[in-house]
Amino acid sequence: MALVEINFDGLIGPTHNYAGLSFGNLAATAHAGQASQPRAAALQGLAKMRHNMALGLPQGFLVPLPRPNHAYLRALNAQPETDDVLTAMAWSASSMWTANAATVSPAPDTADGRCHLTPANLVSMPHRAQEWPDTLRQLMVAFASKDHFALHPPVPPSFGDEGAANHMRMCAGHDRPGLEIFVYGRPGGKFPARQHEQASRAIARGHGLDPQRSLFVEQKPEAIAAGAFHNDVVAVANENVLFCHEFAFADPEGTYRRIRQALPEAEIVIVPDSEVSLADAVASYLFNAQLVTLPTGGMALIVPSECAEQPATRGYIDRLVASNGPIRQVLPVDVRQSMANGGGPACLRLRVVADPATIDPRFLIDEAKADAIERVISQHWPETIEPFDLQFVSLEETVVKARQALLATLGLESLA
Ligand code: SUG
Repeated sequence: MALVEINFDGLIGPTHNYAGLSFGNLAATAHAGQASQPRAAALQGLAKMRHNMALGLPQGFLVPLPRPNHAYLRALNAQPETDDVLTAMAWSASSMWTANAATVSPAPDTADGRCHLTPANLVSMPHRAQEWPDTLRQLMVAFASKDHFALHPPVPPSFGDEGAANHMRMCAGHDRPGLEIFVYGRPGGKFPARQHEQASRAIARGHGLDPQRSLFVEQKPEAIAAGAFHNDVVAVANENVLFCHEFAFADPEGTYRRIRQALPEAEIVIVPDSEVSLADAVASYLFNAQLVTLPTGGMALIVPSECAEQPATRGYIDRLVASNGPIRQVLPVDVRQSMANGGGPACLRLRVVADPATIDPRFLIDEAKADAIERVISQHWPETIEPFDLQFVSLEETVVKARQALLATLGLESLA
């Protein structure tokens, strides 16, 4: 079968909670201390997958990582009763945002003709830095075929790497050689710049990318300061189309010029700040969208439903659809529980261009499997978690059992 784009969504784990752990992520900070709804969150994530499957798009998933992470608490000599922030870190369900799981370079882009993946070290945020060993373990199962995939260790600290959230690929078609665009931040601003330029360059070298088809672009410091803690909060690309905010890149004209040089068929849709300000873009997450090519032809932008509630964004979307541009449809999905932690539709998915037959089928989903997962979530996921619940043994028993039930349903007990 031909190479296709498969979106691997993070199944939202039973410990989903609002602890305000991510400085610079305005939604996460704003919701710190609120009660979360893990069951509703996971069902919303699953409904998004079903929505995209109904469009005819291939869909995969990654399972939540083991939480609470006692080894992490032990390493920090922390006690749940007294060290509440560290405990919240050990409970974090942040692996749901699989756009931060890895950077993926599809086979047509790499020197050895295999699809290369490097798990993100996520060193900028302590609660996320614990993810990569378990993420890598899972990727090694899902992408075990050495004929088709190459898995790398993460970039060493302190070069922060946030994975696909700061990486875009443009191409004439998914199965054609692509231009890989790495977006990094310059430190020293109001909020952390999580992606280090040297991390991006190390990955490009490791993946065997052609320097002629690799771009390293600085994110505009004002975007990070406005709450765009990842590039995917202000830009998204699919095939020959880049959809971005006017203030996404430090040198926008130079960036567009280099893209057009490398890919003459590139179409760049730039949203002016006068129409959607950076603040509005961060609030609505217009760019944290899935820009997809539909099997019926044409592209659709799958946006969070918050976009319809934010007047400037809604007005822009109406004009976008009415224009004769490459984006023909804008489709809202409800992922509010994730959005409250700063994770929109694009954060929840990792794109892998591959032949589905080369991937472990346990990580691919169809309607019947979605039904089975839904039953496990409905039966086992906690309805609500209050921040002070995280110290309770009874809740821990519930979430550990919930994950075990999921793994058993999927035949993935080896990831326990
Ligand atoms: O790293 N939120 C995540 C959101 C990640 C979004 N991903 C992309 N843009 N691709 C983060 O900031 C909040 C956790 C908390 O506060 O409990 C959190 O980790």
